[in-house]
Amino acid sequence: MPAITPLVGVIMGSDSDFSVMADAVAVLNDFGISHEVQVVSAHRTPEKMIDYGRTARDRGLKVIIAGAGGAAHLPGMIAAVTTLPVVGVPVPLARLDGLDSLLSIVQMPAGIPVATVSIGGAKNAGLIAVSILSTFDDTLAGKLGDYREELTASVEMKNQDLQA
Ligand code: RP5
Repeated sequence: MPAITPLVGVIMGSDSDFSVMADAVAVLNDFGISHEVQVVSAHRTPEKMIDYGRTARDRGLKVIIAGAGGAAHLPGMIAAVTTLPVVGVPVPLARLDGLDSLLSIVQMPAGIPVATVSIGGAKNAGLIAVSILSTFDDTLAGKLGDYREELTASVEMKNQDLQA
């Protein structure tokens, strides 16, 4: 059986980021989106990072989700070497509570965008990737609509619990 081409690349600066990035992977699994997960470090494996970004589109990836903490250069550097959409996830470390990660990722120079989610917001990064893919996949768009309806229903359930 031929291998399935991943549509989303989930990369992170260290395996220590995975506890946060797992939320993005969970969303992709829930929506049945093919993906790959790799540690790609801007500082420790800079050549691998550049190769990953430069080959991403030709390998069939449509979106890259990149998470890093501290001096979090990975999302911006990946964005510099690919024209695919890059979603950046600021990973909170023990010091500075992730504000360092957020500022390292969000403040990109005009021309090289990174769509940055909140500190630790890997779940929303996964959902942005789903949303991007849904623009050319009606089935996925339907699943995303169902997901939103479930969210709405869960809020109503909580309201009913409050009345009980
Ligand atoms: C960053 O350094 C990584 O993204 C990670 O958040 C942080 C610490 O990495 P480890 O020392 O835990 O490998 O590049």
